[in-house]
Amino acid sequence: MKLVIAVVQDTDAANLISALGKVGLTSTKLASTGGFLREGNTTLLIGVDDERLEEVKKIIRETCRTRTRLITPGMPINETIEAARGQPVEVQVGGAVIFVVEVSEFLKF
Ligand code: 2BA
Ligand code: 2BA
Repeated sequence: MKLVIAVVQDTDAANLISALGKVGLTSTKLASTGGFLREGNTTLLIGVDDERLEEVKKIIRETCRTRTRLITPGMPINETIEAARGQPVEVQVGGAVIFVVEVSEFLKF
């Protein structure tokens, strides 16, 4: 079994949860905040059998769109960003950032 940790934009989260649910995949939704933009995003935990991992990735790819955002960094978090303080910066946001982690045990009590 794998645990897919997917960071997605809030605007895509509902569609993604619904698309996963339609094919019988369960997820847990967590409210999260991106360290760079300091804006809300959504982190989904999706526990999935190995043979359905590619299906999950496909659903995420099809549901979460990449968007370009023009942002003005606020509080700098490192020297690179310090240099850009106050200057609008174009960043690509989403579609999704995914971590796939091996699950050693999946238990329900
Ligand atoms: P944020 O940290 O708010 O980052 C939003 C977008 O800003 C990123 O999109 C990226 O295009 C840009 N960005 C982030 N850090 C940057 C930096 N140091 N310099 C220049 N541009 C930077 P994504 O890469 O699609 O990431 C979307 C969200 O996924 C991130 O929101 C963060 O919450 C999460 N994420 C991305 N990579 C991660 C990682 N390695 N570990 C944990 N979370 C991650
Ligand atoms: P929910 O997703 O709100 O699911 C509540 C209960 O509804 C589940 O209880 C299960 O009995 C049923 N259920 C969920 N998805 C279903 C589906 N696709 N088809 C039929 N019935 C379904 P639990 O299995 O005890 O799960 C409790 C909570 O644990 C879930 O709340 C979810 O937040 C989390 N969870 C369970 N399995 C997960 C997984 N594989 N990945 C991520 N989170 C999981």
